[in-house]
Amino acid sequence: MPPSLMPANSALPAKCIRTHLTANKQALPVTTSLPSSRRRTLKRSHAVARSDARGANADDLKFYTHTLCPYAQRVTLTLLEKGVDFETVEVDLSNKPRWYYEINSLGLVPALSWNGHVTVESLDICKYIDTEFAGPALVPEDSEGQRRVEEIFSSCDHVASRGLRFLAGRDRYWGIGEPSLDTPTAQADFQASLVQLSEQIDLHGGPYLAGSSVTLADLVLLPFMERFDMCIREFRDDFDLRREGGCEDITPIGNWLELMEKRPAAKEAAADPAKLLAAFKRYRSLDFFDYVSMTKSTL
Ligand SMILES: N[C@@H](CCC(=O)N[C@@H](CS)C(=O)NCC(=O)O)C(=O)O
Repeated sequence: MPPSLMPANSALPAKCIRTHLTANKQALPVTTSLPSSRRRTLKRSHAVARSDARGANADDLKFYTHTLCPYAQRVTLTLLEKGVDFETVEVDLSNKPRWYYEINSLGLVPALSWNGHVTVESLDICKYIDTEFAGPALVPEDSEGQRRVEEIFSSCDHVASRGLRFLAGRDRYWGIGEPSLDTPTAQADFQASLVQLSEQIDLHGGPYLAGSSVTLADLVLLPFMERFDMCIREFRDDFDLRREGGCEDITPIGNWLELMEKRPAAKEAAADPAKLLAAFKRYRSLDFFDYVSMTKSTL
């Protein structure tokens, strides 16, 4: 990470050191900053892994995360919605520990380790959790439902990338330049992507993205929409995300956001808005640390 991009006065919480045992029982230092109240110990009835029947349990499930990362928040939401017991390992991305590259060679959070098997990439992790653990199904079991959710994943990607471009702009990767809040094309593109998503909600009957019950599609989009909403409220008085920027009435996407925010999992998984805003003002980035890997791979 270039020193100029290093968050010297990082707003991250103070860290403490724990011990982490790898599969080969080698002790590795792990930094964690989660208050003990957030290390979840759910009732065993909520923490049943599908493969419990084969003798495994969810107790050794470790979730590598960063408190501000929207991709990691997708996974937190999925774990909470499923009611899976897990241990959180907060990775200090501003001073990434070397041992973390053994977990994910790209050095990115989130990662999930369970039964000696590590999964990376947020969407893959969410799908893995849904498949491996008991609890409410977050992808429909019928092929038509699965196709619908896959299609919505693409729309979510579209909205997320348009939102990031509108709010943070291309230059965010370099930590330089002004944010793109005023770029008319980026704004129009973002608005169009919101309208499209609202139409999709209508098409499937709402109120969730894929119909009447919550699915992974809702969970992968929510962290980004919360961040966009927060940023727009802070910096724009002429744009309301819940009205797609222009409509008089609250739109399906606005209703969706209100509905999602009321879910207990969403409340528990939400990042601290003050820290998110502080980081946005500092880095002009809403996927806060991604520009670091972009820098590494682009140079
Ligand atoms: N495509 C990845 C993106 C993950 C990602 O970009 N994570 C950021 C934090 S929000 C990260 O770990 N950055 C560290 C780095 O770039 O070195 C996913 O969906 O899991």
